[in-house]
Amino acid sequence: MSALLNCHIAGGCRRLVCATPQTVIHIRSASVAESITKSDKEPLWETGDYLPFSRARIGSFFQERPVLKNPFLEDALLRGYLRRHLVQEPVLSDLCAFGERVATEVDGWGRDCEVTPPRLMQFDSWGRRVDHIVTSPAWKCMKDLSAQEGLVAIGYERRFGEWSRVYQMSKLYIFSPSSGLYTCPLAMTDGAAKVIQSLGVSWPVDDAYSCLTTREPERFWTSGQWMTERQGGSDVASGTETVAVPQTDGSYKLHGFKWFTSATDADMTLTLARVQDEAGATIPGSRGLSLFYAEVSRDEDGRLKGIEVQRLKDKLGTRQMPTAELLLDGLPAHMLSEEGRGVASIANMLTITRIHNSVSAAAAMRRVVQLARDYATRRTAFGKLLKDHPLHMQTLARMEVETRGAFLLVMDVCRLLGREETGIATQLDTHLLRLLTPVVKLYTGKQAVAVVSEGLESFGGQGYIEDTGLPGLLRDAQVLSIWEGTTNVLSLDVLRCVARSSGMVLHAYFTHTKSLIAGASSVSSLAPAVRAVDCALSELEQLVQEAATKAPTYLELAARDLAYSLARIYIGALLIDHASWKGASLSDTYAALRWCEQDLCPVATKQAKGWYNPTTPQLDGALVYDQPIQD
Ligand code: UCC
Repeated sequence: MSALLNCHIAGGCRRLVCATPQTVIHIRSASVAESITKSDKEPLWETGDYLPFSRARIGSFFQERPVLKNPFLEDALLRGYLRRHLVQEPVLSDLCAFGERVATEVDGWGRDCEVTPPRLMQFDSWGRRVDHIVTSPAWKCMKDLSAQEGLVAIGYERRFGEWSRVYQMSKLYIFSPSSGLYTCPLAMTDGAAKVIQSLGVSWPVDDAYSCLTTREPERFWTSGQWMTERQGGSDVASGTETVAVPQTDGSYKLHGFKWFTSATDADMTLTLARVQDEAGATIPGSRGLSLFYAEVSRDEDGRLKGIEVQRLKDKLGTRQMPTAELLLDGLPAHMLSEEGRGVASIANMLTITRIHNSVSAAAAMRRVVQLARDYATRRTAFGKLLKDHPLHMQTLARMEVETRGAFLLVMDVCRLLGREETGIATQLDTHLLRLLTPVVKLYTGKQAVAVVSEGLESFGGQGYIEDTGLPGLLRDAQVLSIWEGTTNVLSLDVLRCVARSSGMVLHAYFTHTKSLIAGASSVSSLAPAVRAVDCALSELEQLVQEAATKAPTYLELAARDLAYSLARIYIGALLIDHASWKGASLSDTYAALRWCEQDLCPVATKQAKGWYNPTTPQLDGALVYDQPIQD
């Protein structure tokens, strides 16, 4: 019989005690304390000793969290790559110490940045317009840390010659997933320093350059890159409405509306505008755009000079970082480029920010793999640890291969950048850098979303829980394929640089990729991979020759698959090259083989299937706008 015998309230706990002890039901009030003491008078079943889910007890099992260990020490490929190319004790010990700091200190700040997002205080308590972007203490710590650790400076000090960029980017790679997105202002800061350096470090930007590249936290500046206006972020040439009004002293005042300005708490910015003539007319299109330098400063009343912050953006991710809409209303500025050479001049900044973007993408992949493999040693399901489930390991291994490919491509582009900046780049290096910059950005940006998403799944439901910090990785990865040129815009940039170089960038690509695999031709374990890359290269070469005779629509339709093919083949060659090095591991070989088993030249595969035929756009359009058949 299970009749209700007793119903009373005791110690804040309302108990419904039923006749059968095993069926005792405890309904807890919210105020129940954990510490219910055992009483000799109470029967065992009342003490809850064999009822693990009673009286505020929630059972004895708690899943161990994944532990972030030193990301430098944990990364076999990064260490192998540096052992091969940059065996410098100061670099290795700096990266090791920084990795420790990231794991034990900085990662917590990154989390603080996420949970304390910036806010805009437009007015003070007495109604004055102040436009203060209030950021978290952790965000400010990131700024000081960035200066102290030389996260921009290393690239300009060049203490390690052509490898200085590899060193700098290795450090950013370790930092990025823990940085609370501080890598974004650093990318733009680096890009601004690069633009200034390429145009000449002289007045009015000499002080700015020194502040962007210093290691002294109290002098360190970050820069913005205000390119995006309301008419769109991709078509900068026709979308830019901001005008520059000449002043009698040779400076300008800018008037316009910048729709998406990242890390808006910057100290200065580079931006585009059209110079107005005396009649107020401007030149439309790309030829009318010039590059301007402006400092973000306040007048004696505390108001921003020539800027109103309209609002902060409500974004899917990158919430740690202030992104704002700005009204430029007479912002004092100086022209940096020749008049009408704005896009070409800011292209140096785009190169740098696109490389930073790629570093962040590879780093996001690496971080999720690092956490997932740690978790797999702690989490038991179906009677064994996740690491002992072959299917789980296969999934992580696939993520690892993607991550390795991304890493090697990113580092190779950094290597080329370093060579260019130290004046030792050959023409082949310069062509390769131009071609591979959009390729690395578009490929790694997309792959980061896929790998991080897969990574979240490897934590089961916990990967979807906010306060694990894992969902933020996915949110922040999603932007990587959008800003600094979407996948399609960058695919078209690949075509642009092929056309502007009369095909020389492709010539450099084929020459260098062949030389990479030639070095491994005697390594028998890599033979299937070498054959696959060789074959894909031939397919690609043939396709490129044929494409030269086709209509522009053909090339446009093939652009994305072409960019993917360039990435996959080149990565295959890099993995092979790395695996054929004398210090390489068996895993390096395995990764190269696995990578090269995929379709390395999707543009040839799709071309054979008629994807770029003249009828395709019409069919694509009809499919996209397919209408229900009327009954
Ligand atoms: O601001 C943004 C967010 C900031 C956050 C930064 C975070 C970074 C990563 C953080 C990591 C965590 S997002 C906004 C970014 N906006 C873009 O990326 C713009 C995307 N659109 C394009 O890239 C377009 O292709 C445009 C704007 C470049 C197209 O402009 P035009 O004027 O139509 O292009 P043209 O006429 O083809 O090129 C004009 C000149 C040419 O030089 P000349 O005249 O000497 O032949 C081109 O060769 O610019 C040159 N040029 C380039 N040079 C164009 N693109 C490039 C390039 N990529 N590299 C070198």
